[in-house]
Amino acid sequence: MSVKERTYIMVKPEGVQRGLVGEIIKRFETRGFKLIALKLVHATKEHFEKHYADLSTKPFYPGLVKYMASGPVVAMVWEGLDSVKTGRTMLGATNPLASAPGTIRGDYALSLGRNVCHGSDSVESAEKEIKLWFPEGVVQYESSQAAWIFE
Ligand code: RTP
Repeated sequence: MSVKERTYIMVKPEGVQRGLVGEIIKRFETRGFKLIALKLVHATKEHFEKHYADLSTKPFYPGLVKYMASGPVVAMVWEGLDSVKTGRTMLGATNPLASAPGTIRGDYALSLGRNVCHGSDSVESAEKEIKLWFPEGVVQYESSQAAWIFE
């Protein structure tokens, strides 16, 4: 766990279409995480096949890849203490019917295949996903807020 831990967070096509981008960014910003990369991108099926490679044997994989490539997504990297685990907690359980109110999915989603956002499930996955989505690298800058967020 480190104050420099990075996670890859993505607003899925339905989150973009439903105008939830600002809300999702706001939650990560106000929690104290630092935005270090951001882009709106309409990615190809081939790109999502790489992103979801770990799920390639699952029956829902072809539909998932096709759907995710159907419209633009917002790709982001957030940095901060325990960002991978805390990011997953903020997203809520994968199936929105089990997501606690107060989480993003618990507040904005009802269906497993339309659960609004993605978050890396481990530090290793985050590193892989950040490389895949931001081969150009992230933006390095100092934030004056750090001293007010971390002991
Ligand atoms: P994510 O990668 O999107 O953050 O979600 P996750 O780790 O919580 O869930 P994962 O098992 O990696 O599944 C990725 C996405 O696939 C859809 N899904 N559909 N039809 C199904 O049984 C099924 N299971 C998963 C979900 O949209 C999930 O977020």
